[in-house]
Amino acid sequence: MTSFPLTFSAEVAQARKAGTPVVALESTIITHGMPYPQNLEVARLVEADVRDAGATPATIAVIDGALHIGLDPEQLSTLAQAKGVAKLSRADMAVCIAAGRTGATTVAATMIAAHMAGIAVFATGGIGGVHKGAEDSFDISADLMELAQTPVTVVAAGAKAILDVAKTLEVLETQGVPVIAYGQDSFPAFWSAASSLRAPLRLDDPALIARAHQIRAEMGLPGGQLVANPIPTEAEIPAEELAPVIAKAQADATSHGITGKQVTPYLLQRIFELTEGRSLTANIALVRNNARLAAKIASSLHINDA
Ligand code: PSU
Ligand code: MN
Repeated sequence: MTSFPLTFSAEVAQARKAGTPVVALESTIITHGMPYPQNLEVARLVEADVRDAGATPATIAVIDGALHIGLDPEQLSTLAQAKGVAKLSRADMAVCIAAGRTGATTVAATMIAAHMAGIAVFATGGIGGVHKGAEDSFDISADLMELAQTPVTVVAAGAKAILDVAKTLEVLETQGVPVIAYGQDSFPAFWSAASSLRAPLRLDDPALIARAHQIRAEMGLPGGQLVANPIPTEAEIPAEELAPVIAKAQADATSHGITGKQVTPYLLQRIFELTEGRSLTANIALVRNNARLAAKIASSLHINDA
């Protein structure tokens, strides 16, 4: 029991009662990561992918001061069109709930809420990481520290080239976060399946990813796992094609004085504009792919638990 409103959607409540697998989904990708109406279409498709793979989707958000674990279709549609929604990370969630406001959860905040609700697996597109120029800006996403302390397995398509991917991997290593590439040696680069960086770990079987999650819990290790799932190759965009677009988006962010929480949403929006939506098509394919893998991991975990 909590002193604040904690609301489960009907299907999530049902899954909890029946003890069937649930996959958490974040909402910042909806409110700050993609434009309307594509954001709503994607949110619906991703939920359907989780269901088709035999698990229940739980999209997480704070609405009018209530923490929602799973949104009904109407809430999802309202959130996708809402203006001025807060972007919530670890630091912001309690204030948003206390003040009765509405906010979308980032990877960090979604992990916290999922763990509270007993959900072990979470699918998203890309995680936050160490930004380019972090040696001056100190801009390092709270997502990385969350992975080090909250026991949720997060499935993402690696890290976007808007980040310094090598530094992101270094911080994850320092923080003791297992970074597991799925089915390949290379660390995936979001829009491209492969990068020049090797992933620290590799597993090819969702059941083993679930097993490792369970073993960490038995060992009393805090923190989760990052599963880096490559984009399906037919949906890839070559890195050479995106490099100048990312550089332009970054230059625009600097010249407009964008800092703090605004950096990631600004870059995502600029890249969408500069690629005339092409970045979004790839983004959709990879999020859906992650949702399917997360559902398999959640289902295996469930079998291991039983
Ligand atoms: N990266 C993406 N798409 C996203 C995000 C990151 O490719 O939508 C969102 C996620 O919600 C992530 C957040 O948790 O941005 C990270 O923001 P920041 O860099 O401010 O920590
Ligand atoms: Mn940041």
